[in-house]
Amino acid sequence: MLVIGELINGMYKQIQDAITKKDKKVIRDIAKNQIANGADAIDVNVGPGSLNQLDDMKWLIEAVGEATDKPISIDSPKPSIIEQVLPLVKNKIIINSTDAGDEKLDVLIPLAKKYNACIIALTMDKKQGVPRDRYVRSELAAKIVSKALEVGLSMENLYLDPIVLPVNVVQPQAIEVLEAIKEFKLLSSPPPKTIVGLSNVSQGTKTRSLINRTFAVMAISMGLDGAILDPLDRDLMDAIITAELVMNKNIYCESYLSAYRKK
Ligand code: THG
Repeated sequence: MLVIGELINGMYKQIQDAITKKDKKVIRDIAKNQIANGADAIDVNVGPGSLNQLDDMKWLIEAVGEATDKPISIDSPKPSIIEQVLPLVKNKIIINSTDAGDEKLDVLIPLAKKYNACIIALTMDKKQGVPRDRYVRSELAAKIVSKALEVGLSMENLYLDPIVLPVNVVQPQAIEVLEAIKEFKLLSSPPPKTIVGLSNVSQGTKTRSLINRTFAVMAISMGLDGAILDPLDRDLMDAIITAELVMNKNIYCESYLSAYRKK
């Protein structure tokens, strides 16, 4: 499974402070630590408090690029920011994200193709926001898949995100997201990939790690291909590796946890 480390996000005070003070070492260390703990890629998000999103994003990408050659997930709701930073990224790129609205799809899917990047597509649009059930999610997913096929973007590079919401706020949504993951796989052959922002599910709860790893295992059983998550959560990473073992995606041996980590 594609594990994207979520910790370089201006939502965290430490990251916001590092951005303000232009302290690249903090960013490099957090990038390296996530990779050392099993992340396959690093998400970068300037956070809601950024006063200059373009410059802050460029700086974060530069700092992460100094720390690792692993893919960088450019996490911004603004297509213009994504478009302007793309030529500067030396690592493999994950565009995070487009939604299902034409405004973003028409710009970002061709850019993903041009840069041979992966792209995460949220199954929502500006008009209706986050869908309330699996059916609307699948309708929007179908629109995204057909746009990708039209542009010639490989399904290997398309990650559909059904949008995970906090279980303490909208409890009935969790099962809708899980069922959507399964249904997205039926949209094309070969199928598109699926991904979630895992930590969303536990926001505001007192048992975050337990809820995160329980939901992760259930999503993996539905065929999940990737997650944006905290790779420093050892129990979570162990649960994911074990769920993938049960799904026959890696080989059992007595030391499968450490064997996986050395891969
Ligand atoms: N899908 C996609 N991208 C995403 C998300 C998604 N990017 C952002 C987010 N969701 C995933 N990343 C995070 C990062 C941090 C947290 C949740 C999701 C988080 N942060 C603490 C909190 O809010 O409680 C911050 C605590 C602190 O301030 O120290 O939970 O769904 N494609």
